[in-house]
Amino acid sequence: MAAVRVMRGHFDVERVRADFPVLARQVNGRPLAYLDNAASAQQPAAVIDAVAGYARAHHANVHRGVHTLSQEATALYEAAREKARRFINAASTTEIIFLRGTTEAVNLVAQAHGRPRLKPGDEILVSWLEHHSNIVPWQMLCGQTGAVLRVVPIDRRGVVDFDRYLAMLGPRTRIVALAHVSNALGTVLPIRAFLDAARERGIATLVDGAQAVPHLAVDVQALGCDFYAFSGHKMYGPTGIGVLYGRERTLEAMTPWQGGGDMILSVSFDGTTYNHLPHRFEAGTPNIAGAIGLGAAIDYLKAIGMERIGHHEQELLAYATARLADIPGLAFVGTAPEKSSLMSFTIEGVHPHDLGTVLDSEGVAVRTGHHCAMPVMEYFGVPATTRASFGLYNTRAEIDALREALLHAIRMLR
Ligand code: 7TS
Repeated sequence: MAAVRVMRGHFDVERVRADFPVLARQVNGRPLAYLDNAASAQQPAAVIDAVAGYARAHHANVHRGVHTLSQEATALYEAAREKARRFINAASTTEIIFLRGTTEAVNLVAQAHGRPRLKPGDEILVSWLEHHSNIVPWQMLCGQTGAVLRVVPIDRRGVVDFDRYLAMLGPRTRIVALAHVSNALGTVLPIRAFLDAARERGIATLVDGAQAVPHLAVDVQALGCDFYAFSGHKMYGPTGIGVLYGRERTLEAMTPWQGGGDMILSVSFDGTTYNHLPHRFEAGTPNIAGAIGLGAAIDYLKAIGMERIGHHEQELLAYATARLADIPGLAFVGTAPEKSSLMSFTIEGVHPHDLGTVLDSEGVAVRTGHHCAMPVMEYFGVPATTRASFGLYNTRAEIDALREALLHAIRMLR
């Protein structure tokens, strides 16, 4: 499988770009400017090769066979778990559960942790800027248990109100579930402070890290959360794979969510003994290739270094903010002082969907819509925004292309 070269010295974006085959292609006769990384990021050759290399030479089911291929597949799968553990500095691989992604992780916590524990009138706290996948599973849980979902407000910048949060933490609060970084606004929450306040009160905490892990170094032990969830495809890995970190003592106290193969030690019609962590929460044949691809993505990110990546992206954000600020009628949605490298905006007199279509004709890929964060759109009184989100391979030239395409679209659509 492809070796990853460690990057030394300054961040060389052209060298990074050469690692991503898709970036060489044209879209509608223009060089692709891929600015939809918050929805899903592209994969470097090291990830593509790891997945293909596994299929070519090692594929078999894991944790089952004594034959060579099964043992190799198991070793590769478990090595990926160790990479994920180190990536977020979990204490043990027993705390790393592979599943489909952030969405499945939140649902698992709601059903396996929340459902047996919550009583009518208990409270779950989320913020106003959450992605639907950190809202709807809790609403479903409320429907099942009689618990109540409470929402911490944001302000016009898109900052979650910390004082209101403190005031809302009450004797009935059982779970706090917050995004580390907002996908619709880019807000980076001072998550440690939010978590500290919950932990002091004995409240279970979940962090939706889907938009954080591609951009900043995460240390779950330093954060002190019970759960931390993220998706492979937003961090240059494959789709259909993600991680739920769960603190061991919290996971130990939970019964499985789904039953099936691999999550048991023994089964008879008199009863079943569940497997040890983390396998207890991985019923059925897992996404082995996806986990291996995610491991390769982690190797890739580490070889460049999260600090370097964050620095490059913050520089792009500052450049883009300045370049777009004087576009007539453009208004940024989400202006928090701490932001990740994305910008949501509206343009007066132009519908985002029309805008997205014209930008695509210019080779510029952005997302338009509600970004699966409809409460955010409701708060700002807009049906949709246009969102450009930057990753480690984006360049100033692509931001210039975005600006030109926006000016072109405005001339066409207004
Ligand atoms: N949480 C956040 C903060 C997200 O941004 C997303 C996906 C999810 C959870 C769900 O992740 P999944 O991998 O389980 O689907 N966000 C987006 C987005 O912003 N545009 O498309 C998907």
